[in-house]
Amino acid sequence: MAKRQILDSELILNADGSIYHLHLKPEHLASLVFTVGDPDRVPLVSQYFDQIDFQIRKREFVTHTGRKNGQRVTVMSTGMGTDNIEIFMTELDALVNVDLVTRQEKEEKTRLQIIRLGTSGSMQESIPVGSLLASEIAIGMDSLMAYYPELSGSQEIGRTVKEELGLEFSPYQANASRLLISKLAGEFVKGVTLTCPGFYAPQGREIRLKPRFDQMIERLASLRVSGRELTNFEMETAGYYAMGELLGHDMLSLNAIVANRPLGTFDEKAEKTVDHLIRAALEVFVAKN
Ligand code: R1P
Ligand code: URA
Repeated sequence: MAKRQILDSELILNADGSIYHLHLKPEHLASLVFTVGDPDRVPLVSQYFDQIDFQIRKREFVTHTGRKNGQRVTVMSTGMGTDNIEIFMTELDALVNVDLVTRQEKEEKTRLQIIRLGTSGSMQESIPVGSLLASEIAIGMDSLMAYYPELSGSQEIGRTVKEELGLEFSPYQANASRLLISKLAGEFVKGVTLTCPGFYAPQGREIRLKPRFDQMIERLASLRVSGRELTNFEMETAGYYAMGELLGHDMLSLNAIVANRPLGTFDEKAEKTVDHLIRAALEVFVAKN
């Protein structure tokens, strides 16, 4: 059977042949990709590379590709939210798994390793600011997965969150790559991350508008599902894990805990904590000389 040719309007390429939003060509990407939300955090990662060979910026997507310890590495920013992650993951995947000239899916697939280095708020008093947390499981509170095929894993924690808050939609549940998480050392707490479609009411914050759910943090923090508790809030991880499962990439989200929500504290040394996270991740995932 002839392979489907993807239309110009579906897989959009720029005049220079790069992919629409990321503005990258396949040769600009390493198979190990670190991601950050904030474009200004990209140089904070690439400062630890031995050399930077390629840099580009388009919208919130900033890319630096270079080498560290002889290994090719890319760091990219995504901006905030799972809607950005959908674009990011789809275009990153197309760069390696679609022939951009023939516009056909490649026979042989490439599996990328993609590691988020993000900030996050702890839901548990026992996980203080300054901690590093690896998201073993993520629960998506957004509607992204309503548009994609069903995920294969357990949805039990997602269902429990739905029942507790009386949600009219179903959160989705997805997992980190076992391969990547198995490489981590003891300084990372392992947790269950709630990925929210916003920073304020969706994470139980009240500035002028009252969140719809009373006592959201306390109620979520006290849930137990097969002995597991929810640990932290952020805004991208479940999107990464779900898209990674469907597209066939190894995903891991690592979090610098900069807020403790039950205690109402923010990390005075947040920049140091983020730098600690960056250095710890490079140490684990980039080959040593
Ligand atoms: C909110 O302040 C942002 O910080 C977290 C959230 O996921 C959201 O993107 O991650 P980053 O620090 O990677 O942006
Ligand atoms: N990022 C979030 O999404 N929430 C926090 O509380 C801190 C960082």
